[in-house]
Amino acid sequence: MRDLPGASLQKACRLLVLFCLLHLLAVLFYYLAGSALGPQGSPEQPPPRRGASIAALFPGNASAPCPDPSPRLIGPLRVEFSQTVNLENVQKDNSEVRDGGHYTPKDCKALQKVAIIIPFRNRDEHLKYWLYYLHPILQRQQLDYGIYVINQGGKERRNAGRPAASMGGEETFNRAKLLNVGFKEALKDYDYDCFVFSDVDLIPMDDRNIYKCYSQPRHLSVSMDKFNFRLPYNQYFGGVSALSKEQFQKINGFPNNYWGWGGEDDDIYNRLVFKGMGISRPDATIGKCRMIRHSRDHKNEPNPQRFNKIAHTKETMMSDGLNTLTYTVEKTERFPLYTKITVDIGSPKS
Ligand SMILES: [Mn+2]
Repeated sequence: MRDLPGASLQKACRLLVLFCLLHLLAVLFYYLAGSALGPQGSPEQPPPRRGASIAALFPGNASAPCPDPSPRLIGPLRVEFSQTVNLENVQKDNSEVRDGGHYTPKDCKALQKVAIIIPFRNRDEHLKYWLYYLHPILQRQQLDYGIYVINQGGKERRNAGRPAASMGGEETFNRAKLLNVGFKEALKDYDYDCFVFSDVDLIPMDDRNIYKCYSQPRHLSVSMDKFNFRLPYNQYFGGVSALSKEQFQKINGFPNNYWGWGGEDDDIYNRLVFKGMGISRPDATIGKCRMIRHSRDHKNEPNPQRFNKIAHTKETMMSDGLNTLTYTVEKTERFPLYTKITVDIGSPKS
């Protein structure tokens, strides 16, 4: 019986140890469960909003360069033009685009500041599709970009007596001169280092076709549906192209005197070659794009002088271009998704 009290003390000690272990386990359990469910469980501390910027939480991040390539790219895209586009919906879907069509990535520093220049006249339906498709693509490409629609205004000078309201009041279209204007006007807005020149009716079918500049001038619209997804010829530089500020200045910009359809893109190609540059291109898969079908525009007939002009680029390029560009801005409009600059670029005779 002597060891009875000892035995009962031993039993009490075992119980105490067991109790302590259970307590420890319980504390551990609630600690782990609490950390996993924590923020949602406490109503006074709502979870961070989905749109809340990481840059706001980690200020150092905004100055870190964006990864190259962007992790947000998807690849091949479906592009079609069967449904009409409502610009208000496009605006809602791209709420981070600022007035005038400017966007800057929030969480990282964009690798390039890109001005997109679109030569324009009477193509509002096409512009809607362009904005609908391109804004999401350009944001996924994490570019610091602005959209400039350069609208050819002015009046036809030769038949001044005609009523201004009629279509006949317009001057012949001049794509390359409008692009020169876009370069100059965009630089007044912001310190852009890259310029993408795009027709309003061309939509890329793969977001890996990055709308930025490379060490050589870039041709982006390399496999268009219109040409059965092939380059029409090796020297083709029309549609969508990208030149850095330095590349553009080196060739004295684009020609100002190609009035009407055709030739100006070949002149630009010649300028690049004469200045010792080569053309960079994406491969035929990434470079696929669709053109919105349309009939020939009024006052943009094929230019009969184009063949003769292309043959003389070497002699004319330094006396026709950025250094001889003259125009008058008639109106600048900052729309939610783009900046529209209406300009009088004169006429073939002036
Ligand atoms: Mn076209």
